[in-house]
Amino acid sequence: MSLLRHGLFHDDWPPAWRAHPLRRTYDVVIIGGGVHGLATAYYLASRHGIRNVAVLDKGYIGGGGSGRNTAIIRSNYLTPEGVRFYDRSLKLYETLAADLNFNVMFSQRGHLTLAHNDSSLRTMRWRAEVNKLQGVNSEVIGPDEIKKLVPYMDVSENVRYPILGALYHPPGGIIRHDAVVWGYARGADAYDVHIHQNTEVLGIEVVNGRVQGVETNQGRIATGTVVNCTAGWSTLISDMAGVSMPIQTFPLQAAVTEPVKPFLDTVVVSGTLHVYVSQTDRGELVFGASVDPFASYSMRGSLEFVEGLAGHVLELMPSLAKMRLLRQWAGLCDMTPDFSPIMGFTPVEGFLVDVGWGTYGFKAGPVAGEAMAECIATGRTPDIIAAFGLDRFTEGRLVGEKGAAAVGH
Ligand code: PYC
Repeated sequence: MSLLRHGLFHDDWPPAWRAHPLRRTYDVVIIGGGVHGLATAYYLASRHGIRNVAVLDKGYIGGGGSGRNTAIIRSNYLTPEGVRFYDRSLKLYETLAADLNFNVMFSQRGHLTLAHNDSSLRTMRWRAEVNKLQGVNSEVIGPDEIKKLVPYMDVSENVRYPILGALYHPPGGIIRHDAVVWGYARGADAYDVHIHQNTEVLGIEVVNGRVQGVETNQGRIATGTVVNCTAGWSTLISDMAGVSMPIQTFPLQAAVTEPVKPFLDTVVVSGTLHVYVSQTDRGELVFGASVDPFASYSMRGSLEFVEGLAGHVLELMPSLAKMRLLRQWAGLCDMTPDFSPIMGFTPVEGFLVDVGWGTYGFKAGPVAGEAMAECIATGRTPDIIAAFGLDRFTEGRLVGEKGAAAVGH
């Protein structure tokens, strides 16, 4: 009887995070209630004791890129700066369930990036060497080993794009992205961080080069520190503070099939075929592709995308021909000229950014939150994000990560 009551009625369960009236003053206002914003709030409160913090989201938490990505975690990047950074994130993801006491279902099932031509294979070898030098487990493997990992893959030579090899990254995998958002929200709430959903930022007050407050659709907040943790809206928010960002926004589409018996134990990416796929714990196949070819803020799926996707998937795994797609969606990707993020202080005192994530944002959430919290608490830029400052574009110190993209940009 008690089992039945608890299964059907949850009115005695405490909410995972609470709603609060908007205070007129906060020490820190974080714009964007995705993984980045919530992780920043959580680490500010838990590691640095800064608890008078508001996280604002114009919709619901995790409703942007955090809930729209394909939940892939990896650290097999191309530059030493990128590899170190994403590897710290992967390490934080490894202990996140224990740290937050919330099951985020991280499955380190391995990650394969296929090479279908000599130049891709060269880049894979380059990445493997950079990865190894940073202590990250990555190696180039041949078609026979790929076949052992993914028996359904067509590794024969009689196809349009034969598979010559792959970059194999055993610690990579997938995670439950909503759980990561909810876990950080619950963790931040436990330190009395205020999470304000349906709270849209309308303006940022800057007086004599210094942040003074934020205007929202729920009223004004006085604050000396504002952090832009948005994706899709990052240029619009930064413009409010008078800081312009070298970013263009493109939709990235994804789709999911009906569930089938588990058969795919690794994440598979093919840059040449513009597709990546993984199988969820529920058995669905989750697919993604390249960003759309035109800059846009649209989050609608297109028929063109699913047609192209189906063709490419069947080149790789012809036996999937009868599977049905259930849903498709899109998220927004803020692309920078070098495909690395823009993080840290800006010329406006008290206005910090954690933006420009392109297609890499979700996997960076924990390390971005940890680093941004340290920036705010200490007033110094941590070494791990030193390479990602806005000034690199005026000083010509780009950190080129295009070669580490899952698929073409
Ligand atoms: O970088 O692994 C990645 C990725 C997957 C989907 C979009 N980006």
